[in-house]
Amino acid sequence: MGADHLAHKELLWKLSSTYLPNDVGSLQRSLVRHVEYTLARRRYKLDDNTFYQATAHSVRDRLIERWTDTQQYSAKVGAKKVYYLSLEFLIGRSLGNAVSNLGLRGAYAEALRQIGYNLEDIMSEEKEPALGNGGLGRLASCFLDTLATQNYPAWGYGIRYKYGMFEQRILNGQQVEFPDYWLTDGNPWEVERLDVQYPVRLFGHVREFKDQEGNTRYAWQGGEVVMAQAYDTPIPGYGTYNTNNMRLWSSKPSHEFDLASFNAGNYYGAVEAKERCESITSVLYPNDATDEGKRLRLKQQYFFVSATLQDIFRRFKKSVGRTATTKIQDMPKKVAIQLNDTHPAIAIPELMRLLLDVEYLSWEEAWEISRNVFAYTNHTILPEAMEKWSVPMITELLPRHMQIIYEINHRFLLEVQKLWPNDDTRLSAMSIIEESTPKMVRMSNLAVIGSHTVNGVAMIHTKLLKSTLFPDFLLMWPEKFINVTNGVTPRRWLLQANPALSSIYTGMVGPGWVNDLKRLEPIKTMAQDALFRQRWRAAKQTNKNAVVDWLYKTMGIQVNPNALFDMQVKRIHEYKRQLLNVLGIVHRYAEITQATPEQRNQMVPRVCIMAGKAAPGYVMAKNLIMLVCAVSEVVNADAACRDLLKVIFIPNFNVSLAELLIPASDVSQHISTAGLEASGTGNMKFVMNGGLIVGTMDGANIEIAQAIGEHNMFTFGAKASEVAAIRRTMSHHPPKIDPRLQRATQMIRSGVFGKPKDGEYHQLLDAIDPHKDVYLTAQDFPSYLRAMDEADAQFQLEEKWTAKCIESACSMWMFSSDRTIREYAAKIWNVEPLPFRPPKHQN
Ligand code: 7GP
Ligand code: PLP
Repeated sequence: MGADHLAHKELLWKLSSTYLPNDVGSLQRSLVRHVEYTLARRRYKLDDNTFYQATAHSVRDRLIERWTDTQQYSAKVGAKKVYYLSLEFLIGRSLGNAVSNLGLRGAYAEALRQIGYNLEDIMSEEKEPALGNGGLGRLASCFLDTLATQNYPAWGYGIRYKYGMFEQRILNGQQVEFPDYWLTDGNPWEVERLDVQYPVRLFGHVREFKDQEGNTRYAWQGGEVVMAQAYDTPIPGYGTYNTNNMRLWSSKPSHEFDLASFNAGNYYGAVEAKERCESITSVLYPNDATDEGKRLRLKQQYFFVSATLQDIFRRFKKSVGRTATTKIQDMPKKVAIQLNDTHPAIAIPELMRLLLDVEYLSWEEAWEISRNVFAYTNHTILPEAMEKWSVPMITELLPRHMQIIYEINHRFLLEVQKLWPNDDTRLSAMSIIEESTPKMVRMSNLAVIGSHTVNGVAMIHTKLLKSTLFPDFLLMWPEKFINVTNGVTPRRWLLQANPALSSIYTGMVGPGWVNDLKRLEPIKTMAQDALFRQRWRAAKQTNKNAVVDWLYKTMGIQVNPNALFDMQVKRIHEYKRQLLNVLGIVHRYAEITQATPEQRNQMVPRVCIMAGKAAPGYVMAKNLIMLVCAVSEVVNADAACRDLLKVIFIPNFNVSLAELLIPASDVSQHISTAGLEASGTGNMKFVMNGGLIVGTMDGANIEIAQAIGEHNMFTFGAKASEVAAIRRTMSHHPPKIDPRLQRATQMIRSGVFGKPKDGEYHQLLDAIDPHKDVYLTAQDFPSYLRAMDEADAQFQLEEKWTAKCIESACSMWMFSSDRTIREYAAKIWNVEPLPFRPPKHQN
C-alpha cells in the first residue's frame, strides 16, 4: 500500500512536472488542438474569432502553469498576503497583456502568421470585460498588474458581474444604454472553481445564548442562504514567473435552498427564488462618484465580502494548522486587507462576527485583530458619493452586523467622550450613526474607525480629506491618515498601447524601462536633439494616423491628421466640467465663423474629441452629451470650419478605446473644479504618452506639474484654497459675465445647436449662472481660454513643443503604479516581494 502510494506519487509528479514548450511549432500545435478539441471546430468556422478563442486558451494553459506554481510556493512559504477588495475591476482586454507579460508576443505573432492569421486582428476579437465604472476600477486593475510584476503575494477579490458597464450608443444625439453581456462567447481567461463555494446568509435573526464559560454569545440564524462560487483569473506579471490571482464571485442558489422550496410544493415560487439568488451578481451599478443606496447593492457588497472573508479565513487557518507557532491572533502578520473605498467596508463587522461568533474570541481580541488587518483607501470627497445605509435596511438584511456596528460605535464614542467631554457636536459628527429619519450608517466613518490606515490618492486629496472629511478623526489619530499618490501600469498604458513610442524607448535605454520608468529620465536630454525630436514626432503621427483611420472606418468622419488633437475622455460629471470644454468649443466656432482670411491663416486646426459615459439617472450628464452631439453636428457640417475645427463625441468609452486614443493626443483636458478630482489617472497616461495637459491645479495634476515642470503644463483656474470664498461671494456679488461666455451661451440658448423640447440646454446653462455657479465654470472661463490660446500658440512652435513633450513624458516615473504599490507595501501592508524561481527549463 505505502510503496504503491509512493510509486503513484512519483509517476504523478513526473507526469505533471512537464511544462509546455513555447517554440513556434508547439504554439501552433496548441492552437490547432484548442480549435479541434476545446472549441470542436475542426472543419468549419476557422474565422478570427475562433482563432482568438484558441489563442486565448493556449495562452491560458501557459498562465495556469505559472499560476499554480506561484500559489503553491506562496502557500508553502506561508508569506503574508495582500488582499485587494474591490467591487470593481476595469480589466480591459487580456490577450495582448498576457502574451506581452509572458514574453510570448513575438512567438504567438509568428505562429499565427504562418497559418494565415494576424495577432493584432485576433486581439481585436476579444470582448472587453468592463467590470468597473471608471477611475477607481481601472486603478484596481493597474494595481493587480504591478503586484504580480513586483512579485508581491497578492490576490484581487471582486464580483463576476454577468452584465458589466452598459454599452453606450448615441441615438438621435442622445445616450442610450444597452446591456453589456460580455460572456456571450464564454470567458477563456477564467477558471471556474466548482470546488470553491461558500454559503452566504441574508436576513434571518440573532439568537443570544451562553457559552460553556458563561459568556454571552450570539448566533445569526435562519433567513436565506445563497452560494458564492469562485471564478479565478490568473494575473501574470511582466518579466517574472510570478502569477497572481483575481478571484471573482458569482451567486447561485444553495442546494438546501432549492430543496426546501421545491419540497414545499411551490415550483414556480422556487424557480423565482432561484432567479433572485442569481440576480445578486447579475449587474454592475453604473454609478461613479454617486451613491445609489439600493438594497440589491448592499446585498452585492455583503455577498462579496462574506465569500471573500470565508475564503481568506480558510486559507489563513490552514496556515495556522501548518505551523504550530501561529495562532489566530497572528492574522495581521499574515493577512493585509485593503478596502477599495467604502464599498467593501461591511467586511469590518463581518470579520468581527467571524472572530466573535465563530472563533469565540473576546471583543477586545477580535477588535485588535480586525483593526490591524484592514486599511481603507478613500477615492473622493464629493458628499454625494459618501455611502450611507439605512439602519432599518441593514437590520433586516444583516441583523447581526447591525448589532456589531452599534457596539463598535458605542465603544468608539466612549473614547471620544473621554477625549472631548461634553462635546456633542463632535460626538454626532464622528458617530457611525447619523441621527436622521431613518437613521443611517455612515460607511466612511465605519471604515476609518475599523482600519489601521486611511489613505488619500493624491497629495491635495489627502490634505482635503484630513481637513474637510475627517478633521476630528485626524485629531484623534494623526498617524492614521497618509497619502499614497495613484499610479498607472506602464505595461498596458505604454508598452501595449503605444508600440511606436515604446520601441523608441527600448532603442534608447533597452527594455528595462518597462519595469523601471526612472530609466527614461536620461532621455530628457535628447529633447535638444533635432533628429530625435523628428523620430518622436513620427511616432506621435503614427498614433494619430491610427485614430484618423479608425474614425473614418467606424464613424465615417474625416479629420485632418496634422491638426492639434485635443481630448477629454472620462466619465461625464459636472465636477469634471465637460461643459467648460463645450463652451470653449462654441467660442472657437464663433471665432472661426467671424474670422477674416488672414485671421483664419493664424488659427491652429483642432480636432476636439470627447467621450465618456453618463450614469443612466444623471440628467445633467446626459444633457451634456446631448449638447456635445448637437454642437458636433453643426460644426462639422459648417464649411467655414472645414480644416480648422472638428468636434467628435466617440460613443462607448472603455479601456480599449482609451488605449487607442491616449497615445494620439497632443493636448488632453483635466479641468475639474479645484479640490474635487481626487487624483485622476487619465492625466498620467496622457503625459506618459507624450501629450500635454490643459488642467486645473487639482488632483494629481499638481504633482504632475511638479514632476515635469510647470512650464510644461497649461494651467488655469481658481485654486482649491480659493473655491470656498469665491462661492460665498458669488451669491451677493455675482461676477460680471465674460462677453465671450455671454456670446457662447447666447448661441446655445438661441438655438444655433437646435432646441431640444425639454429645455435641456437651458438646464445646463442655468447651473452656471454667476449667482450659483457651483462648479465655477463661468468663473474659470476666461482663464481657461487663456490656457487654450497658450496651447495653440505653443503648438505652432513645433520643435519647442516636441521638446516639451519629451521632457514631460520622460519625467513621469513617479506615476507608475510600481512606485505606488511599493509605497502601499512599505507604509500600509508591511509585505515583501516573494519572487518564485521558475523551473529550470522555463525563463
Ligand atoms: C475616482 C476619482 O474620482 C479619481 O479622481 C481617482 O483618480 C480614481 O478614483 C482612482 O483613485 N473615483 C471613482 O472612480 C469613484 O467611483 C467613488 O469614486 C467612490
Ligand atoms: N475610464 C477609463 C476607461 C479609463 O481608461 C480611465 C483612465 O485611463 C478612466 C476612466 C479614468 O479617467 P480620469 O482619471 O480622467 O477620470
